Amino acid sequence: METRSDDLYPTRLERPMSRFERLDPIVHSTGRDRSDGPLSDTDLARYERDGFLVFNQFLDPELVRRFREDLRAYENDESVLHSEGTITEPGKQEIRSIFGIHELSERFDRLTRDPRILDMVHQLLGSDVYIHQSRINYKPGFHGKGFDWHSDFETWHAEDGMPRMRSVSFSIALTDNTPFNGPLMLVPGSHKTYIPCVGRTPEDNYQSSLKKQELGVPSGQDLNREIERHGIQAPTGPAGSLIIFECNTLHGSNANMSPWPRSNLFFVYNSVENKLRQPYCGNKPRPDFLGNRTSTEALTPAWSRDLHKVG
Ligand code: 6CS
Ligand code: FE
Repeated sequence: METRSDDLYPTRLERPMSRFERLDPIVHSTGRDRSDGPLSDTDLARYERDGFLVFNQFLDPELVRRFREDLRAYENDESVLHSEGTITEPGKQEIRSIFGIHELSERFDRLTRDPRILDMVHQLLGSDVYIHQSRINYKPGFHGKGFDWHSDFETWHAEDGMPRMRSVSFSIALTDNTPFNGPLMLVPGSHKTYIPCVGRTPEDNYQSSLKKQELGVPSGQDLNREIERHGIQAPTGPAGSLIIFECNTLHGSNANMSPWPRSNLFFVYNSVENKLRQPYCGNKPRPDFLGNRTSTEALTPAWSRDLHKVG
């Protein structure tokens, strides 16, 4: 399959192609825009070096408790359980992920527009932003399966048509993330290298990839090289902790072998200058709850009084 002229990050190829250095900045803002926000110069330098940042105790415990109540309600809500955006664990009934959570819940929607979060996102992406994707990964005790090593950008480029690396994920722990319940693992520094993957993408790939990702998983040789060079970090922390990770940072997680759930909330912000085009893998676009194409106007901050409104 010929790659398109606007495809700077070819992947899902018939034959292996060597990795190469990313073509995009890591922090997109410059000058005053770069320093004018909650992230300090040290934070920004660490994000450029590692491809992620960790802030323990970011969210107010009372707000996290309310989010957890929402989660429990969803587990018993038939309309949520049978929605297309709800993914169960392979071969089981337990919820693995709920996508489009910011459209399901006013409280989650307000959090995507928390002024502190939006100010950080503007520093990192250097423009107005919108939500590309939101989800909750439940990872229930004993049954929560893992996620293979991958770069989100590789999938979003191939299957959603995201042109450039100008997107960032905010992951908020809704339960304690411990060494035992399958915390997010990241390869610091891996965001600087783009790893093309082999394998043609079947139509509707997401119907299996969200349960177990087979495509867009880097080769053992490429993974080995990145991990030998940079190691692995598995940030743990109490419910309410925040991990910000760049769209091309290699990450994954183990299965949850503990009795305690590891439920994380993910918001993915994309620059309004980086809106989705036709998927580069050549397939039809994925549903909006995976790659948002319809609500892409710039997000405006929700004022703090809204954030704690019961609702
Ligand atoms: O396909 C996707 O968009 C999803 N897959 C993974 C493994 N991470 C990003 C995203 O949730
Ligand atoms: Fe991912």
